[in-house]
Amino acid sequence: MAGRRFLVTGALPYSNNRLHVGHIAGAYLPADIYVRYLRSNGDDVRFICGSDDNGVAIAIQAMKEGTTPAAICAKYNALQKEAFAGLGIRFDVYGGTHHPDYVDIHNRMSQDFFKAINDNGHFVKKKSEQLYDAQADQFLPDRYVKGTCYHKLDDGTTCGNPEAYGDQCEQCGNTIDALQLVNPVSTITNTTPERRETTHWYLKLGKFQGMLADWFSITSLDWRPTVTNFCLGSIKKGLPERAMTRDLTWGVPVPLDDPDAAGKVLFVWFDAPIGYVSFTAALAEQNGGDWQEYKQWWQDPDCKIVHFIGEDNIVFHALIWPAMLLGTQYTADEIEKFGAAYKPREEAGYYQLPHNVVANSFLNIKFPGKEEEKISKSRGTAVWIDEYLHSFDPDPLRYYLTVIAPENQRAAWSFDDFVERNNNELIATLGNFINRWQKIVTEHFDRKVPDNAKAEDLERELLETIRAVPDAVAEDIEATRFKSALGRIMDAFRACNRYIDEREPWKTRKTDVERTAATVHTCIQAVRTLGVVMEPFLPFAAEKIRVSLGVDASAWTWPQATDALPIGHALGDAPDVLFRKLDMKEFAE
Ligand code: B3M
Ligand code: ZN
Repeated sequence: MAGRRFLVTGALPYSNNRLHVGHIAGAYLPADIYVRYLRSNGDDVRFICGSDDNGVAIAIQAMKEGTTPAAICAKYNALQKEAFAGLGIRFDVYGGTHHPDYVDIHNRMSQDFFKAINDNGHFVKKKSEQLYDAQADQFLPDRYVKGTCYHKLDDGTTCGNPEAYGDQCEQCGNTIDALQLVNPVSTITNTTPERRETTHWYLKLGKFQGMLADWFSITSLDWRPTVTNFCLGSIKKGLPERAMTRDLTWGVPVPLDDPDAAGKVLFVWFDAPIGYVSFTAALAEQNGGDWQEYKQWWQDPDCKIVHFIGEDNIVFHALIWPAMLLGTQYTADEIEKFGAAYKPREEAGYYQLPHNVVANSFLNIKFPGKEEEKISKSRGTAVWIDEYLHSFDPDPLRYYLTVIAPENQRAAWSFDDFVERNNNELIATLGNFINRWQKIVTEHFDRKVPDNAKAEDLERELLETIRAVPDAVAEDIEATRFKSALGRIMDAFRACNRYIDEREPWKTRKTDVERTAATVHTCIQAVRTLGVVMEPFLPFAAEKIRVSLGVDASAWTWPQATDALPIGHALGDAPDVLFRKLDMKEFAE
């Protein structure tokens, strides 16, 4: 099954923030595991990410910090890149939608997208009233307005929450029309906004419903139910028209020769997913090729496109983005004519729809002695990656975030649990097994793979169990069940520990060298297999194991994981400590 082609993306983080464990657990770690596995398997992969630099959140952050949006983006793009590298999350390219090295190609490609969709007749231009902050001299995005909720409740009373946002009321849970808020206030300047008329281009999403539903019925059979249910539910309710332009100066200028387009930019959620494409094009150039090579990844039905995202991004990746892609290749009349039938373009030269959209739920956080709560920057309830990496190693974080991964429901980071699993699982199960025979192989067998003559059923059974692990783990990873995959690996290490407990080579080494040789031989072969399979999850420890086994990097691949190391093969030096014991006190600091 090797030799397939995949284009894998991680959601572009906004460049107004550092990264915390919630981001990593949500999208980037599962994506990295998936990509590392595919590469190990011999598949051809491009792993694309970068910062989401446009949009009002960046513009406002710049205003708050008294600097320019460009400076904000540069600062956080660099910090994010460093945090990812520190965790061993290895993208082929980490771009930025407004980064000096990417902005030209990104703007050009985003504008081409917009023009193609416009030419195909999928936008409707509409006037509407919007709240305007005269002091900040800008239209107010919904989430920068607060006011009193106007919703009537079932008992006839009005909700009246004075802190409702312009898009949603957290008290009654209803969506809000900012224009209907009572006593609206701009959260930027704390002044009362006025109403002004403005014109925007709306994507007629409803027209794509039938085709999207049909596409789902074909493609999403093995998608996570959270994603499929959300999308089918939204389609059933009907997809509303959505404005794809904004009144803002920071972003991709609207590429139309229309006086109404002057001073407007594309909605950040329009250009952000195009960042995946423009960074792919930029990467081709960085590798000495032509930017148009992006087509080999994006417009080739043989390449599978997989997006890793957080749960709040589902609508944008699984509904709006596919509609945009369809909108570039079909006119409104064609879509109308096809009705509810998805007609993939079989010719090359057309954008392919995602093969999978993999979404995780949010990660909460639990401090000792406190209730589980949301991760929040303003309340200071987060574990920041740069701070974590300052004192701790990446593998335990990767391990813990996979073990508790919010794959189908929310989960919580708990400090006690993190420390406990590091000490009782990573160290006691995995690290310990590898340590238990190092001294023996050094002192009795000169660090060479010993003879296997005394192998019995116990040896054969263990290796049979272990050598079934790569296929089972591969199946889990391909189905994006990362938690389950890691569980299988840890179960395999538990089986190894039971085996060595039974054989007690530390005792037999004084009485029966042949017996001890077969035991150590078996342990080495087990680790040769499990070391490869654990690499996507725990790449730093796996690398130490590879070196300690004296295996060349070229032989450290998934298809070779079950190849036995020959008797007499020279091992490397015993690995130094794989995992450090942790103490809760370290977190107090
Ligand atoms: N910038 C991430 C977020 O919602 C958003 C992802 C864009 S992916 C194209 O936090
Ligand atoms: Zn309300």
